[in-house]
This record gives sequence, structure tokens and C-alpha cells, in this order.
Amino acid sequence: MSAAAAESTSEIFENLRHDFPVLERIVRDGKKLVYLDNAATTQKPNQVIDAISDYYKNHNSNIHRAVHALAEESTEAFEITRDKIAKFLNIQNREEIVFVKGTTEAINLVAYAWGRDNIKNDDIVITTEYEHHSNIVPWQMLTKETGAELKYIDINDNGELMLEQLDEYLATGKVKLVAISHVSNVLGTITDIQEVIKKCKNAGSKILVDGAQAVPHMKVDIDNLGCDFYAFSAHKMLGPTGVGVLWARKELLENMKPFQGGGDMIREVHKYETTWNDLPYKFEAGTPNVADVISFAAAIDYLETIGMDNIRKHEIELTQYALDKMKNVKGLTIYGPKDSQKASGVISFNFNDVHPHDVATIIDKNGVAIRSGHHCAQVLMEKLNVAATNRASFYIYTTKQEVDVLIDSLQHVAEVFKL
Ligand code: 7TS
Repeated sequence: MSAAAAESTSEIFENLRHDFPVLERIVRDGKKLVYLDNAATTQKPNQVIDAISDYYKNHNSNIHRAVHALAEESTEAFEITRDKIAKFLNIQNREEIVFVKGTTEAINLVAYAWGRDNIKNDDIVITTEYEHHSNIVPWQMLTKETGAELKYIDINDNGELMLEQLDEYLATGKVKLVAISHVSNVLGTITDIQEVIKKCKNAGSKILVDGAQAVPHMKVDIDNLGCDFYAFSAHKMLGPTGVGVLWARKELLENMKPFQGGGDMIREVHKYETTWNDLPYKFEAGTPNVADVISFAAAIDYLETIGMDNIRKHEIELTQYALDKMKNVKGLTIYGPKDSQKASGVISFNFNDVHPHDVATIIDKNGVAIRSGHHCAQVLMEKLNVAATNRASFYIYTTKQEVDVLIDSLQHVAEVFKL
């Protein structure tokens, strides 16, 4: 990576695998690991692993409190990550960036701290059929508690949202929030989020975007999107687990009550009254995940060195390569867009009646790691009329040779089950 400037784009992608120690792993009786479960979590480069280790070896201390040298260093490094996120996603106001555990916590924060004061009986909250459970369950809880109604935007046969339904819902004048994923974790479908945001703004609805599967894979410009809330997780973009971001517009955060009470989120505490700290600390109660926030900066540096546009191009090429080859595997049904321009590097599929766990178990013997199951998207599984799917998901270090191993392994499954 250090010599990245001198390398061509294809050389960058060929060479970067050396930064990821786990990709050298041999699994299952001598098979090279082919890691295709990146939508669940991505692997970590040495740069991130070293940053975690460096923090614990040299700087370990709590932040925002003590005046000693280590505390000053940790606090500075922690806040540098916030600045890097601001630059990475084009966010002018760094105080709009709240560190949380991950996308799940970010969405729950909005459901509690904003939803419980702003969603009332008779209001409507909109989500979609292809959401992850973390963008469904908090809204079910909220609407059941407040007497509001939860409605879904359906998907069509191509796995795309039927946005005309959004128009119908918005026309009722009762929609207070639209909560929608930027990219589906199962189908890879990329939502026309700009269009959705425009519609919501015109109708006076707030819009929350679940960007867990978008920020790792494409350039996202939050200030230009103009949404109200945007959530994502570090671990899906080379960073550590246990760190994520809720971005929200300042006026909203200022008017929201805190999510949790405790240290750091206060200005003054008296026996019966407390005043809140400034943004974003009002929403960062307690000792945060210091080591992981700090090392997240190394992941962002890494992605920026490669360039998000290059990453998107790499994934388009790889996904199209895989889609074209998968069409020739007998008995295989692919769900979602078949055009990689419309999807991120995620392909969900099934073999006739073969249970996905059997498929995943057979190909795991070849070292190929895919995900089988409902992918925390049971509403989507119901829509597709299946209990589960197989899912292969790619990232920056995935190669065409690895896709070939996947295809050979799938051909083998077709032979085993005489499809
Ligand atoms: N939203 C989307 C679109 C996701 O893909 C995920 C995780 C989440 C929210 C939750 O993120 P977390 O970091 O808080 O857990 N998706 C997956 C997946 O597809 N397989 O494992 C986790």
C-alpha cells in the first residue's frame, strides 16, 4: 500500500491481499481460504490490527477526562477518527458524528431518542421488504408503543423497490419517517437514495438511511444527500467490530433527548437535575470503545488510499464476472439484480430444493466461506418464499480466481445433487 501512488489500479488490487494476514489461512484439510462472507464482516488489514495493538501497548487510557499525557494522546487520536469520517463522507459539522456500537445501535438510538418524542398515534413509519432486522424491529417496537402504523415498500421481481408505493404513502400526509437501506444486504440492490430523499423532503417526512452496506462499497457524500439520519458500521469496511456511526443533522440532535445517561454526556449533575454536554458527547455516554474508534481511522486511510471509485469499479467487474458464470450452473436461481451496475458485490442464490446449509457445508470443504441462512432479513425471505438463501459477498481483496473456486464448488454441488 505504501507504494500505492506508483501502482496501477489493477496492481493495487493484486497487491493489497498481502496486508490481510487471515487471507493466508489454510482451512479444512489444506484448502486455501476463499472468504466470501464480506457482507457479514470484512477482514482487517495489518494497518488496523497494528493500530489496535499500538493503542494498548503505548497509549491505553480513558478519553476526555484526565490531563495526563496518555489521556491527551488517546483523546486526540479518538477525535482524529471523527475528523477523518467527516472528510471521508463530506460532513461539514463534525459534531453531527456520533460514535455508537454499530448500525443496530444507531437505528435504535433514533427510534428511542427521536422516535418516542416525534411519532404519535395515527402517524405512519415506512420501511421496506428488504431491510435488515435492525431497520425493522426498532420501528415495530416504536409503532406498537405509540399506536402509529408501520408500512412497507414492496420489492418487484428484480429485487428493486416499488417506489411508486412510497408516493402513495407520502400522499396521505401522515408519514413522519422513512427508514430505508441504501444497499440491501441480501440482494445487493442499490436504492436510488437521492430520489427517495427528494420525495421525503417534498412531503415533509424525515428520512433515515441504513448505510451499512453502502459506505464500505461506494463513495457516499452525506452533506449532498440531504437526509436526516445515516447509519453505518466500521466492521464492514475493514475496521474493528463494536464501532459504528450515527450521523444526524445538528438541529435534530440538538432537539433530541439523550439516549443513555452517564459519564461524559453531562455538563453538570446536581441531586435532581442534569444539564447535557454539547454535541456529539450528549449521545456518547460512558467510556467508549476507544481502541476500536482509534483503529477505525486506519481503515478509512486504507480505503481512501485505494479510492472508493476504484473499489466500486473493482466490485462491479468482479460481480458481473461471477453473475455471468453462475448463469451456467445447473439448477441455480439468483435473486435480485443480475446487472452489477445496479448492485453491490452481493449475490444471493439457491439450488432448487437443496437447503442452503447443505450447499454452504459442501463448499466449505473446499475452503469457500459463504453465508447461508436468512441474513437477518426474514421479511425478505417471506417475500421470496424461501426459508433461507446462500449468499456470496465480495470485497476489495476478492479475486477472479476466488470466484472461479466458488463456481467450481457450486458445479460440484450440482453434480452431488444430480441437478
Ligand atoms: N443494516 C444492514 C443493511 C446490514 O447489512 C447489517 C448487518 C446491519 C444493518 C446491522 O449491522 P451491525 O453492525 O449493527 O450488526 N448485516 C449482516 C449481514 O448481512 N450478515 O451479518 C450481518
